Amino acid sequence: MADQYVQLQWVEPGIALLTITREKSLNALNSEVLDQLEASLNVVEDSPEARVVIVTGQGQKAFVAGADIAAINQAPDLEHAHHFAERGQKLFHRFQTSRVLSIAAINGYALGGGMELALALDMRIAAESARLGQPEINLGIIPGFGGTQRLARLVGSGRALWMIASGEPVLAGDALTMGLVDGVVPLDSLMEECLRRARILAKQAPLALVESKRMVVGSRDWEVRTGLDAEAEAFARMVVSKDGREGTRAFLEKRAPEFRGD
Ligand code: DAK
Repeated sequence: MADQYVQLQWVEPGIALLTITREKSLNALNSEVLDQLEASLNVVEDSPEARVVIVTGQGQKAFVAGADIAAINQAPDLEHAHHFAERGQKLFHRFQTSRVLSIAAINGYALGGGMELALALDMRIAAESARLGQPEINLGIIPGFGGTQRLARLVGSGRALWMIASGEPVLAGDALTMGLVDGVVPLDSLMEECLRRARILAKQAPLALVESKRMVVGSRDWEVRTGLDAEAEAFARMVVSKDGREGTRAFLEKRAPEFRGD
C-alpha cells in the first residue's frame, strides 16, 4: 500500500485542513506527495460547502523543506526534469485558481518547493520560528515550481533575485516586513490564528468570496483596464444576486444578513 503523505481533515463545516505528513524528510515534495495533495484538493473542491483550505506540515520543524532532492537528482533527462517542474506548477496553479481560498500555516522551514507552495496559496501565516527561502542555487539549480515568477511579483524583483541568487533564507519577522507573509505568531498559536482568519472568510457571502479571490488573483496577470472591466462585471452580478440583495437589505433593516450562496 502506498504511504499516506497527506491528511485531509474537515476542521469545521467549510474549513479543510491539509497536513503534509512526510515528517522524516521534513515534508519534502516527491511525486507521491504531489499526487496526494492533488487528490485531496479534488475532494475539497468536490464539497459544495468548502470555503477555505489551510495547508500545513506535520511536526514543529518544517512546513515543507523543498522538492525532494533525491527525486531531483535522479531525474534521468531533460524531459523528466521538465515534467517534474510542470507537475508541481500545474498543481500549485490549481490552488491559485481554485474557488476555495487557501492559507499556508507555515510551521517551520518553507524552503524551495515548500516556499513555492506557500507562494501559490492565497495567504501566508508563519510561526515566529519559521524560515523561508529559495536555496536551490546551493544545489546548482533554480526554483522550478513557479518561485521565480510569484516571488518577484510579491516582493519586487530586487528582493526576489537576492533570495533566489544568494540562496539565503529569511526569518519570519523579516518575511513579514517584506510582504512575503501576511502574519507572524508564536508557533503554538499558529493554527488558532489560521482558523480565526478562515472562520471570518467562511462566513462571508459565498459568491462574493469567490469573486473577491478571482479578481485579486487575476490582477497579477491582467492589464489594469482588463481588471477594471472584470471587476465592474462581477460587481454588477453581485449587486443583483440574492445574497447581494439580502446583504444590502439587512443593513438597511439593521439586522444580520443571511447569505445562502446564490
Ligand atoms: N528533499 C529530500 N530530503 C530532505 C529535504 C529535501 N528537500 N530536506 C530535508 N530532507 C531530509 C534530510 O535528507 C534528512 O533525511 P535523513 O538523513 O534523516 O534520512 C531529514 O530530512 C532531516 O533533515 P536534516 O538532517 O538535514 O535536518 P537539519 O535540521 O540538519 O537541517 C534543513 C534542516 C532544512 C536546513 C536541511 O534539511 C536542508 O537544507 N534541506 C534542504 C533544503 C533545500 O535545499 N530545499 C530546496 C530543495 S530544491 C525543478 C522543480 C522543482 C524545484 C527545482 C527544479 N525542476 C524539475 C526544474 C525545486 C527545488 C527544490 O525545492
